[in-house]
Amino acid sequence: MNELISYTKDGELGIITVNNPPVNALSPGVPEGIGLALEEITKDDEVKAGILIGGGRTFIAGADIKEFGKVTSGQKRDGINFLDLLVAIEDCPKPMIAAIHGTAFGGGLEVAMAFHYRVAVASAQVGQPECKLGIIPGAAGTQRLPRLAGVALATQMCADGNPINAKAALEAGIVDQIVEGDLLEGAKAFARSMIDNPIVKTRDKNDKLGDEATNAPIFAAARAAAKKAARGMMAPQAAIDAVEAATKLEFFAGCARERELFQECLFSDQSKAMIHAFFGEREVAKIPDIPKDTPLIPIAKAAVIGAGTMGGGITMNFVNVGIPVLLKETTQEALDRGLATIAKNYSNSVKKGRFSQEVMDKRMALITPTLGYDGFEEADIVVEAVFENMALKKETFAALDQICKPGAILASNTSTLDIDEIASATSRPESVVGTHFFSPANVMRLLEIVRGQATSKSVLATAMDLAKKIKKVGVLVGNCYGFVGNRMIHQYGREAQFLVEEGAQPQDVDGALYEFGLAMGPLAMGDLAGLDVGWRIRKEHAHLEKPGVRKALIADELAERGRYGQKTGKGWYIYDENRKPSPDPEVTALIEELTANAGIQRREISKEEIIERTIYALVNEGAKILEEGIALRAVDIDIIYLMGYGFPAWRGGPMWYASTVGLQKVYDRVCEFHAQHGELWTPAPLLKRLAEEGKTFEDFDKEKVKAARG
Ligand code: T1G
Repeated sequence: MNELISYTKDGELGIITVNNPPVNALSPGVPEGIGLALEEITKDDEVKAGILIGGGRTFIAGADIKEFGKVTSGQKRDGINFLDLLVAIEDCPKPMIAAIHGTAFGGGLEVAMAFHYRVAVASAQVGQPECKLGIIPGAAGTQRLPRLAGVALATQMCADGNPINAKAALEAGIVDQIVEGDLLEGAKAFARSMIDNPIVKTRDKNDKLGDEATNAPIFAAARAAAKKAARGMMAPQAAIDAVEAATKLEFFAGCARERELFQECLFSDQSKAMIHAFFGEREVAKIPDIPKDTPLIPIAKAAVIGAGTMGGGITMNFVNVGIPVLLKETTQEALDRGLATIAKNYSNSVKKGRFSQEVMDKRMALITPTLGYDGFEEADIVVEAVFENMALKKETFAALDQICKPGAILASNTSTLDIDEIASATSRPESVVGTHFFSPANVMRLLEIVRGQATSKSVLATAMDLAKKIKKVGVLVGNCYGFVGNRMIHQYGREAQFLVEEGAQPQDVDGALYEFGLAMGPLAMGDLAGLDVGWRIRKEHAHLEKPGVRKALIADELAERGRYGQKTGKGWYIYDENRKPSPDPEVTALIEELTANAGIQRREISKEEIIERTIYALVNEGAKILEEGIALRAVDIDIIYLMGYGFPAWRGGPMWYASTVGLQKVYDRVCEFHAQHGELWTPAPLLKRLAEEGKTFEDFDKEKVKAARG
């Protein structure tokens, strides 16, 4: 066939193997090779049945996503069209069996569904995750899946993009048999048993397509759910439309409708942004000066200091993947409270059916509470999550330096403080690293890994590897106040408050950003995190503030009045017993009073200005961060914002979004804000340069890759 597809015979069976590591994507050559092998099977009278299996770790995991850019940029004609191949497989007069292990995703499942039968190992997963790339299945997935699995499950799988396991696929009718033991042997046995069976083509199976009366509520519910869960996104709605077409049109007309919808999504800005995010999530793991074969430090035992919100969440990350944790607090009461919170979190998951009580018990048993440092000498990593106070952190690290074994990683969960200063409290700065988790630490996928001047490459490589192990997205950042995410969010929050002082109501600012796609507006976010947190940090760093630079007026006053936000029932908003926020006339009066005293002339502020002042503040600071080398690439900043700050994936992240607006336009607006609002808006030289050169931040990243290659 070709180097991507091999074809062998075993008696009366023809066996096609896909060899396109790492995920057997349907890259150019793969569909062609399968087609050639299919011809062999069809014309060879000795062959009575055919099998397709993936070489390596998985069945076909989808179209080659790298090809999409070539199609949308016009570099190549439609390179993602497998419809004819799938019809040819389905029309083969001999029984064709797909043998599935790993992940039959996207085009992989679509290929498998064109086969007459599918067998799978129990650990296999099947799915149509296309909507997570801003597209929909484009090879009749929305037409065959309802014919195998029914309309409700097919709609759900295409609209939310989540996979199902082999057992669920068997129950749904997507898979015909779960194979115990060797997959290929099982597939051969199954194929032999089907040789004399009449062949039914998937496209001819219409008994599960339901009728208008039963389907209408399914589609209505799915559209409403997608509107909530994937607010602002077009692909989930398009996927539902495509599945609905399967129930109303004959197969090939349904495929044509699916194709139209697929093309619309493929050429959308949303899909380009989400594909940027897909590859970005993997790109951030690549650190130019840390080779892939850098030796890792084995992490068998962990310790966490501090059983508060962060320490408890961090502990859960470790025990979730079977790493035992010594959890230390200073008082029994704090320890008990911390453990109770962890247990409550797990109980909630058990109640929701996410995992069994037995799993919860196993995880809880991996936590050893302690009030002292006994056992710390065995820990391979210690994560400090004490209060955000430098003196306390240095005292803690000095103690760890005395107790922990040589080579143990000493990590701080600090969200803003100088990791080099913390490291200076030890005799082993090469073992000190920042592991900045995001609250809730057991939920948010982002982990900022802060590189100290002395942090060794092994410690960094181990921290990045550990991030993947505990199902986080680790992003390496440099050491500065707030690192990347918080340093940028500080500018964003500053502008949000200034906009309120200049005339917008809190709900106007939050509303505009929620509509933009943020999970939550900045002021509501402050109420959630606690206005006292920022207030205390500002007090701690008052000595660092530059005189004469405009400071926000309202938040500190709210905190001074004990209005900490949700935790006190009042902050920027007033909260009912269900924590539902409402504008508070007391806050409106306070804003009027403080801004009048400051001589600020309030005015009407447009939604557009709210978005530009807040998002471009992120972008401008991000450009400075790139120039200082605090972030390796613009895509790293995007991933930080997608994974840690609720930035909408379909906008690709702040830097990607700015590039889609056009950096010249962004730069011009930053210059206007600089003229109106002073030095806080000093344009980043990198933003100026890229704007003048007509470039994007993606170009900047490509420049860096080229420079790194020398
Ligand atoms: N195309 C191209 N490259 C891919 C790829 C794909 N579909 N999937 C993974 N890779 C690369 C990835 O970038 C990384 O590269 C390496 O493989 C390992 O990936 C026609 C149009 C399969 C669950 O959306 O979900 O089919 O960084 O680190 O953690 O209608 O990859 O090593 O250079 O993620 O073991 C639908 C996407 C496509 C599946 C494996 N399919 N992939 O996870 O490895 S659209 C998908 C995944 C489509 C049809 C439509 C995961 C995985 P590098 P990895 P992993």
